[in-house]
Amino acid sequence: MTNQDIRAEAERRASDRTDQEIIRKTLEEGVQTAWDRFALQQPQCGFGQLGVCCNNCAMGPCRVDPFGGKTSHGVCGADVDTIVARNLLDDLCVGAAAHSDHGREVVEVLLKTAEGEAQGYRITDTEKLKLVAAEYGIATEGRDNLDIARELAIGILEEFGTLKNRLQLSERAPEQTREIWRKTGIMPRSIDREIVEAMHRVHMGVDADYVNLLLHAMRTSLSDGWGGSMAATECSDILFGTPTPVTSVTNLATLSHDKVNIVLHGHNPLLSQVIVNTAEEPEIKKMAEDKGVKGINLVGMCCTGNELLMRSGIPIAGSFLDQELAIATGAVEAMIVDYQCIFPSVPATAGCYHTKVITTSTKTKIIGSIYMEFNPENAVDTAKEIIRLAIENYPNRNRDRVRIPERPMKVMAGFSEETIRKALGGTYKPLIDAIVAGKILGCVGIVGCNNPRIKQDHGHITLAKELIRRNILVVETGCAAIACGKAGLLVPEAAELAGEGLASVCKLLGIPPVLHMGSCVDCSRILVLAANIAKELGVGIGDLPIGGAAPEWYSQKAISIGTYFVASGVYTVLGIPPKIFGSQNVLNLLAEGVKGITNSAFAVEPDPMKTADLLEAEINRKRKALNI
Ligand code: SF4
Ligand code: MSK
Repeated sequence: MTNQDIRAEAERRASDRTDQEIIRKTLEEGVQTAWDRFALQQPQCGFGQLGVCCNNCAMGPCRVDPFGGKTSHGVCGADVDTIVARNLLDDLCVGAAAHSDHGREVVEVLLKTAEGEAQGYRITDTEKLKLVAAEYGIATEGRDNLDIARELAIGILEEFGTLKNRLQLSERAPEQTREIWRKTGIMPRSIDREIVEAMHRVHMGVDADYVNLLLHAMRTSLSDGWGGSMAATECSDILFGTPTPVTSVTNLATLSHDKVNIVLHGHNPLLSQVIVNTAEEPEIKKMAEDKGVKGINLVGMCCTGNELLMRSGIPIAGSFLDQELAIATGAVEAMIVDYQCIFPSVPATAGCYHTKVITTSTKTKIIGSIYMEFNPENAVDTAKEIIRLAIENYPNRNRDRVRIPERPMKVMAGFSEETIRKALGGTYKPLIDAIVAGKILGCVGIVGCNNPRIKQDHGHITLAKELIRRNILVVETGCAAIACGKAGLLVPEAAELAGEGLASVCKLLGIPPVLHMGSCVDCSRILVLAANIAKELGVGIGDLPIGGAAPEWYSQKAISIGTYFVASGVYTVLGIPPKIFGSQNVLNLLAEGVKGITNSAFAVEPDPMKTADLLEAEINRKRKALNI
């Protein structure tokens, strides 16, 4: 490739200048990344893309003809609707399980903290502890915080397989929304139960009714959003603090030339937050000094990065497609991973440089990495060991191969639901007034990942810019938030890009027009935000002038998030087509039929400008129905 070709290819792959610089380096050095593997996989299987391939049993795999030819049924007789709906439920269930299992681990650490068995943890947000405990009917008056935490943790853990058939946190939804769930039979009963039942239903010879399958998909997703994910968020807040506005920096320029770079990647803050706290200890600083190192530079990646940014202002190096690029700077001593969204290729990329990849969860072992098991009982010891290993690896950095881009981008994050409410003076009335007055048209949550199918961050940034220009407030989580951070949209100055009405509100409050609300499990913060606004207005979530979008999603977790948004009443536009286009019935139900149930639906639109049109039209429809 000529230099010109390399430059053009880098610009085709990513939007951000620092990403492009390191993509050029990977192309020059011949280091393989997801974009290269994606190109090598072309053409990808058309049956798979349409969702009409079933590999559920040993009579298959069966690829059915979506146009009704001779092979319109699998060996068992399953038709295209059953196969597409079953595959979708299967994918969604994996995503819900990932979020909820993450949630369970956080609650377990809360329990161990309460029992004095966890090293380096404490109850940080006692106010939230008491508020959530009160929701569970736990007495708080005059009681020791650890006692309350113990009872609360047991109460939440019990909901993973509860006999009571109800999730306490789902009662945060407005009654109108809950009534829809009740009437439709999609009220989530417990977290594990919905996931297990989904697995049962996709077994050959169980559910063969696409409507029934999709309704259970909704119920399973609700047990994630209003169950497992919400438990993860609330218990992380109790342990590490509820986020408040914080400023920091983002992009690959956050890596340091003269400090030990440690990248914290994955989703769960349980170990990474302890690493952040431990890195401040004098013993660790001395360890670095003794090795002639100027200090330790901790940076986040993906949602672990979002958790650390939100609570501790730790710089965030990048999102999903940046994990290989960070290593390819040649400046990373260690990449610590917990789970989810970790490319299995990461140790191979690290093998091209001096980087050590350290896996820490029994659930995520990757051949070629170093395994240092994290347990809450020895979290601080593990954190110290990890930092020591990174410091010792610093002399192995080959300075001739290091390239770190310049100029990190400033970001403001930390917009938990509590913080937003507080900024408005403790009630949503000022926001509601601004919406009624038309200064703000509505609100859209942009969430989800990167996907090499489209130029990295292009969908997130274009959509966010267009929405704020149209006076629509944007809230974000996950890689969407990181994308907009890299693009300079997460600072109060970005209000200049917003329409007049939204800009005036942002300037008054000193907030950006795009609010970073956290990690993927923190999409539950968006649910609570919507629920509280709806309750203040006395309507259901489905009546609000709001929407959701996942312009660059790739993950099964995103399917669960999108579905619990829609099941909760939030119209949601996907930028990447889900694998359902083989079944017209499934498509019709998700894009139209569901409107009659939740007053919301899915849409698929790859063009972010057209996505903005769809969302604005939906917001106007809801405004009209509310007479505003
Ligand atoms: Fe084929 Fe039916 Fe088995 Fe799926 S469950 S692989 S469609 S026989
Ligand atoms: S990390 S799930 S790529 S948002 Fe949550 Fe990013 Fe998607 Fe992973």
